[in-house]
Amino acid sequence: MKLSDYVIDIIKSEGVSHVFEFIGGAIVHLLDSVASRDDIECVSVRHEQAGAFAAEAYARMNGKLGVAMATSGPGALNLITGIGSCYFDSVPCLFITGQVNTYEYKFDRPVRQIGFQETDIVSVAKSLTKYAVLVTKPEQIRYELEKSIYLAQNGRPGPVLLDIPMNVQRADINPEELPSYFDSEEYMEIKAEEQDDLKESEIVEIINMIRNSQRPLILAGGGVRISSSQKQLAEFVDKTGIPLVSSLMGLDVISHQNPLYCGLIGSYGNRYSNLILANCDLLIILGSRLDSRQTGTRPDTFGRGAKKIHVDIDRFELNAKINVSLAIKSSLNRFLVSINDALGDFIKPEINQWLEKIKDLKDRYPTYSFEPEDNEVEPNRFMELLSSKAERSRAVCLDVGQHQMWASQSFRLSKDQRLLNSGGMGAMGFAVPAAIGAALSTQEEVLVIVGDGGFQLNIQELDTIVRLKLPIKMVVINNNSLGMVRQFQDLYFEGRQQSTVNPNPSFIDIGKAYRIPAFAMHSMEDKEELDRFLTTDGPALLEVILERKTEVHPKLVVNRPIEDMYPYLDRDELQEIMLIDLVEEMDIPT
Ligand SMILES: Cc1ncc(C[n+]2csc(CCOP(=O)(O)OP(=O)(O)O)c2C)c(N)n1
Ligand SMILES: [Mg+2]
Repeated sequence: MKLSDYVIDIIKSEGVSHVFEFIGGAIVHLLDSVASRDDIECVSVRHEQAGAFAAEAYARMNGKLGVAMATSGPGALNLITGIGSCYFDSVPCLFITGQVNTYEYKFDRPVRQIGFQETDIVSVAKSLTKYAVLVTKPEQIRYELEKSIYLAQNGRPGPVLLDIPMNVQRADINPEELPSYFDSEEYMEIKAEEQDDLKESEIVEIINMIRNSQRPLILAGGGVRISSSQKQLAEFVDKTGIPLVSSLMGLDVISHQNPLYCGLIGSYGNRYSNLILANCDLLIILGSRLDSRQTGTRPDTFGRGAKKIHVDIDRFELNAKINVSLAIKSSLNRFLVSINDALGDFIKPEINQWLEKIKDLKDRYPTYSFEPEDNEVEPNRFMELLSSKAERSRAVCLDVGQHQMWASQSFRLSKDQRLLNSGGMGAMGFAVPAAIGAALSTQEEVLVIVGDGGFQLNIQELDTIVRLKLPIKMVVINNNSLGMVRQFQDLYFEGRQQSTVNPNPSFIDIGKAYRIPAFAMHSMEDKEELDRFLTTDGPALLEVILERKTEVHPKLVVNRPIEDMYPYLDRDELQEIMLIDLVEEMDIPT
């Protein structure tokens, strides 16, 4: 059979129904192999970067595999930001790039290029993939394809890249006769390496630690979703009665209506969430890499009154940034299943005082940017309102900036509602294409929350949304600036707005140009516009206008411990709240 047909067969057998792509001469054979099939579709995006983000969101929603394809040279290079995003956020995606024919590829010759659009994409992508390879011979295809897909999905998931020259794509093969990765020694070695290191004695030890704790807390990270363990987590929370905070990537691991849910921690976390973390005496960290956006720049002060347990599939993340009492290399799924089994009829520890303290902190420190006068839009209250009306959206895709933080602090996710962020890469331009992938994966409505800046990074995808008639509702939070950086300039650059404030086009007119119904909210009095926007069939756009100066509050400033966010609490007030010693003022560098 034709090699490109075989590749599509395998992709289909992985449960993939949509391939995100932008065509070019070097990828025509592969896309042509989709043309005659009705069980798998090409989604022609308007920029390869958008295709990569869409594939990422597709994989995150279906939990299996996302696929994006591009031509050689510029097409392949345009995928790179999305590939990196999958790498940092551990998303299983297969990227396939076309390459010039092997007989016009330079290989080791000391020239820059031989074939037109020839680019050594494998070298470029190496540091951002679990595996990247140029398939130089048709006989390698079965092995390399099986290996790539296996690596993408197993261990700590991530992206892989196959670069397939045109003459290889069109070759004739008999897959049955080709070597299989699953027969190789290499495969056996990887399997052995991926073994969990979880001992029964450790489970017993953890249960004892829970029993003896007065103020236990779970910190849930993105690993819970990556390992599809949200049900097991809910069971663990239910059986133990332990409250839970989350990282940005862990926001959608549990319904925010669950009374034990205690919000987002970190640099832009809720003040109450950070205070809860700072006061716990046992911290169970599940599938989180504890980056500095979570811990602040003072990891030595993070959860300093607590014994810490860290479970992660990637052993290199353990004891890397925060030293813990117990580090366990295990898939979260296996860990949670084991501990839930061992808990049996566990009698929940008596932690009412702790739960009361938590309730008091939640009531005392609700997260708002400012006290609104008249009916002006205050972003945190707007996010609360939006979430109360957008429960039917299957996923919420955030871009990067202030709007992302307001949403992460205040959008109340309902049960099973997903939240997709570009976490580690923090790539502006993520939200709109991610919504395309999420909508195609679920065939359900998806909500986008994006800034006026980030919206314009992949604005061309409005065309893809309209062409495919996708039910995507886009909220553009327009503060007429690259607000997150502008806020940073206010803090550290005496308010000089270099490059952060440039006039915007009319978003309402842009909506019209793409034939997308567009609405605007200038104040909370315009709630009807919000309702009209949400009840419009198919795609719709809502521009929400904010004052340029609106800030994200609270914010953790460099060198401060997690409980001490700006605007600062009165020292006596902080002292009264804290159940452990404050960090000495003289120990905080200025
Ligand atoms: C591709 C990319 N370029 C630059 C940045 C740096 N950056 C982070 S947030 C931000 C401002 C975002 O502005 P906007 O989309 O309007 O959102 P706002 O902060 O105003 O809500 C910038 C420039 C980035 N994260 N990604
Ligand atoms: Mg903005």
